[in-house]
Amino acid sequence: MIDRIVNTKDIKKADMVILSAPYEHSVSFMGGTARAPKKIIEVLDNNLELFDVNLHYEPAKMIRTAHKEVAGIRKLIPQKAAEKISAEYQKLFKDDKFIIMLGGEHTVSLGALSAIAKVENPKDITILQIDAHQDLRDDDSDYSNKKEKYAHSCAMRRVHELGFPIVQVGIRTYSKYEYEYWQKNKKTITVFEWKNKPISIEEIIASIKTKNVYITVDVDGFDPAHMPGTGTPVQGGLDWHYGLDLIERAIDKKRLVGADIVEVSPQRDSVLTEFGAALICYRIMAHKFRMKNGK
Ligand SMILES: [Mn+2]
Repeated sequence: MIDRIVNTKDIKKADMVILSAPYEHSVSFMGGTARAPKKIIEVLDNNLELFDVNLHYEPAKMIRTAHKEVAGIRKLIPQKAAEKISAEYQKLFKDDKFIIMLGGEHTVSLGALSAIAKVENPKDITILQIDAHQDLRDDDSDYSNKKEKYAHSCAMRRVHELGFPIVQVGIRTYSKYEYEYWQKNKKTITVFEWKNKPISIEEIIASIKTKNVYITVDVDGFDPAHMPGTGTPVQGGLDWHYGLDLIERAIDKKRLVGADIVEVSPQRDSVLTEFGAALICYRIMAHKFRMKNGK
């Protein structure tokens, strides 16, 4: 029998659910993120080595993993798409499933986090956001003719308004308005700007003041050499090993409530980004469920 990471169709019996949210509407430059979840699932299904080289076990054999897609969101306006994702997410979350969501554009994270905010106190869950951008705009009117408060560039602003503290890592570009909002909210928004100086993982983890953490990985937070397929790339992001190490150590140290991987935009001539996203997904699973294997 072929061993697979997505190994059950029975969501009720699953330990975790990979939730596809193929939504793109407000991406500002290159499109394609709606095609990402399918590509990432293909890699998870057929192309990843199941043995975790750091933890020395095969998570796929320990974790019952199901897959579900949030259907019917492609044509919705961002607010409606986020609401629909939120409704699906809430059902699974209340049913005690651990969920890794695959986007789609960053707007989908708002769907997940607004569902979590209905079940748990957002003040007790820090968002660890790996991203080149803050996504803290109040609306997208500085670059779009249609003024939209639910664009991907506003996703973390809406999430912060729900009450979640945020730790941002990899940030290397922001607007005046985002800067001002961050400065006004320094108690609940911690920013690790990616410039020409090293930042220790310990320092980042120490800045997470809550026991609970939710990880949102916008793949453009990584250096584009490792994750080239994304809509709005910015040079000089997180090194591959550093980023994985940060994610893994955050999960080992905290209680991971949920995670998402967003803004993958599959390229015609390279599969590197889908492979990277799939590996991040699998490493999250490996660390989340390591206790199950006594590791
Ligand atoms: Mn981004």
